[in-house]
Amino acid sequence: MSEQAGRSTVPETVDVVIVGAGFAGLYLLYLMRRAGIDAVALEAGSGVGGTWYWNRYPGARCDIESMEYSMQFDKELQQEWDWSERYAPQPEILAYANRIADKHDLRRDICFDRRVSTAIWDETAAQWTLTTEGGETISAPHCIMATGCLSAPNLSTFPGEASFEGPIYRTSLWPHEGVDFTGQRVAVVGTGSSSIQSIPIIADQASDLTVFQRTPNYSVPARNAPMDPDYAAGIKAEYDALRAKQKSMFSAAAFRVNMAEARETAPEARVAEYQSRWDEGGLGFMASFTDLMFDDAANASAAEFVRSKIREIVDDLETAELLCPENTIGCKRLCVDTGYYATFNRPHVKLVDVSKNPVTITPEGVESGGTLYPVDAIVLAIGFDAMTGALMRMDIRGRDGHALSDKWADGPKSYLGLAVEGFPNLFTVTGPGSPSVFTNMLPSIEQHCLWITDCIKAMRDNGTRVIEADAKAEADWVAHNLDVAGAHLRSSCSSWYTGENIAGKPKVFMPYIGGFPTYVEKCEAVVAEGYAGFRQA
Ligand code: N01
Repeated sequence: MSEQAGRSTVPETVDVVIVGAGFAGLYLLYLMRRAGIDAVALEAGSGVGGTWYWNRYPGARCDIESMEYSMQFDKELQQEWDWSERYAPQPEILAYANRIADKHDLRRDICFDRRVSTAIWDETAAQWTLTTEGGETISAPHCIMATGCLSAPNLSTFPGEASFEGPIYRTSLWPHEGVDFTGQRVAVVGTGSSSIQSIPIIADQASDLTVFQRTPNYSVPARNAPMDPDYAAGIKAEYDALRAKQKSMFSAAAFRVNMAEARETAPEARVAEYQSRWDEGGLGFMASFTDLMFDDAANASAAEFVRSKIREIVDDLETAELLCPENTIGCKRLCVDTGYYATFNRPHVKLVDVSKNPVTITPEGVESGGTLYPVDAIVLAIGFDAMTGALMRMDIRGRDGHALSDKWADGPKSYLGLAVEGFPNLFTVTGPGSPSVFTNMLPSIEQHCLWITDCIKAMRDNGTRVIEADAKAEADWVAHNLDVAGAHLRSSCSSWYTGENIAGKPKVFMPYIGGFPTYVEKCEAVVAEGYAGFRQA
């Protein structure tokens, strides 16, 4: 990993201030420098990588294949970089982010260990002033929030948490030195992607593992494996074709899509399709049929297939039933695992249903329904304050001192997930209202970073000082988002997509679910029409 230092002092002024040095922040710095625009990034962590910097829990890896979950702007790096597995583990993705930073000498424009607390728009000067928790300030005409969608940890606490005598870890804030659970009794609370990835590995170390499940989740096998060098060479020889395919796909990932509908397919053929996807592994399971997320009966057939697999894998009947979700498959994000269900066949692993008896913590362990489960360590795998959390944790004030937290009190409102009315010259990368978390994030990040850079370049070239989303354009986009979401089964359950995983957060379906190609077309049309839907001065 790189030892190169970041920039030691925060400059007083720049052209563009970027918050965050994950993949978006890095790419923005690269683009701005190429455009001759003076940019600096403020990063809360001590290194680059964003969510991959913080989420170091055992088993953390991406559920998009490594050949696809990579940046396409640097064709040379795309050829040079060798991914070791079908799905890259977190340390490798972090090393990759560091490689980008080093190769392009980006650290000299990154101020690490700077958590931004406020961002205030000054109407007269037409600039943003950001203040860090340490009291440093920086002003710039343009501010870009490259703060991530799943970066603000869910910091909810459990009754009695402070009394616990052992360590409590959060998957989203994992200690950098790692944790060795060898010989320990461990509790894991939560059964989302982070938990499902970490449980099999924690089970290898712990003497006893108790998993506290509130809602079971559907998970499909990853079928992860060492990278096949011939496969990688084949993709590298045709990388442009793969990137073009991604751009044409709903999710910006080149899944094998079956254009048939489940409800029009005979039951045996349907099961055969699900089985082939199950054997192949990965999120492509949801591309089995085109109607899975639009038709209840179609969805139920896929859900039943996965339940049948859970019952096949898990020996104990009661545990198997507890692990079987009843809700819509793919409503909460589908998980991708390596040995998750089989882990519950191990004699030292136990599943506790806490759906009716909330978890409390005592000095000795975890309690639910009047039973105490004594443990040495607790892992909270309870997710994120998604999409808006990282933004709302700052005090962002736009025109006339209005706070973003007030504007978004009933849920986020934005134009294209890129800009917010009342907040001039402020851009959000993969913000709420953009396809973001429904896509392969890296192509989405690249598309947004290019769009924002082109916009700032156009402003410079045209002598435009201020650009701001128009209220009507924003309202129309928000209404369109809700329309599209209403027709989709993804909006039919409680999840982090709707904010319902965080107490007090308004219930609004936040990401845009109209698909990446439709969205990109809209962004390009906005530019072609001279930034339609934006007011410029
Ligand atoms: O978080 P989650 P995550 N008592 O919100 C439970 C991405 N990601 O970190 O469903 C008991 O999904 C909660 O229960 P419930 C990916 O997009 C990607 O696992 O609210 N339980 C749930 O089971 C993913 O979707 C990758 O009833 C409580 C769990 O905690 C997203 O990040 C890897 C509770 C939280 O699950 C979030 O995943 C990891 C309580 N008080 C993450 N509060 C890959 O690329 C919450 N829970 C593979």
